[in-house]
Amino acid sequence: MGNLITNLSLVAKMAPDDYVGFTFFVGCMAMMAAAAFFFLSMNQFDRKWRTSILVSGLITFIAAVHYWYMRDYWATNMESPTFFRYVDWVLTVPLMCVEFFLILRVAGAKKSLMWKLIALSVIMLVTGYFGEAVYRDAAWFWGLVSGIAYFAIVYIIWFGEAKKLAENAGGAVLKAHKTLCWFVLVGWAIYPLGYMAGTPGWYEGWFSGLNMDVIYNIGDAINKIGFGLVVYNLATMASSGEKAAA
Ligand SMILES: *C/C=C(C)/C=C/C=C(C)/C=C/C1=C(C)CCCC1(C)C
Repeated sequence: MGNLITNLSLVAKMAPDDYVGFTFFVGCMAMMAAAAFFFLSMNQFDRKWRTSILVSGLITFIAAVHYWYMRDYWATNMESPTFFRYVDWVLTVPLMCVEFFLILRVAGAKKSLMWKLIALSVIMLVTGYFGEAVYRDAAWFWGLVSGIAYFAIVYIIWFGEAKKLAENAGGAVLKAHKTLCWFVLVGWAIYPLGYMAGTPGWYEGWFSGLNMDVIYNIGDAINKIGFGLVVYNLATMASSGEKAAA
């Protein structure tokens, strides 16, 4: 009877040297904690910043739920939860694009900018999924299309429409925009590197065998929580500035 119950146990075993499983676990907790932090701090800000903080909370909350499943999937099957990974991204990355729009609204950003960024991010992720999970033989082609969409996003925020709006806004908004731009250029670049290191026959030795999921997990923690904290910082500075001015 004792054995039967043990065999029916719903918690998969975790090997002490399973560092991939470890990063899934810690990632899950970090996303949960970040989501609680953003949600609970929301009401301390001026009304116009609350939506931005809400979105930071949603990004980390959605990631926490996916990490819950990915952690379990990995522990049970010992393989990459590629499907859950991309469902997570296709929900959270467009929300990160919304975040750009929300902070630039003070400078008169139009919805069209938001939709452009969202569309590019969806193209980037759907084509990436094709290359990573569906048409592996054509990984170079889908990776290229995905990369072009990625560069289009980088262009718009660094040099295009979004940049001009940020300059018009100036002050704390411009500073936050610049930091988010660096996240997209450097933080997001982790993912194509992971893709290349994870595609068989490409650069598998690149990270001296470091698992692709570890790379993605570290990238997610930096990008999703870091992104949210930049917005949190902006809301804090802007809200206190407005109170001082009043
Ligand atoms: C929270 C999750 C984030 C910020 C995920 C971002 C993902 C990317 C920027 C992925 C980009 C890719 C390429 C640019 C080419 C190869 C395929 C991808 C999807 C890994």
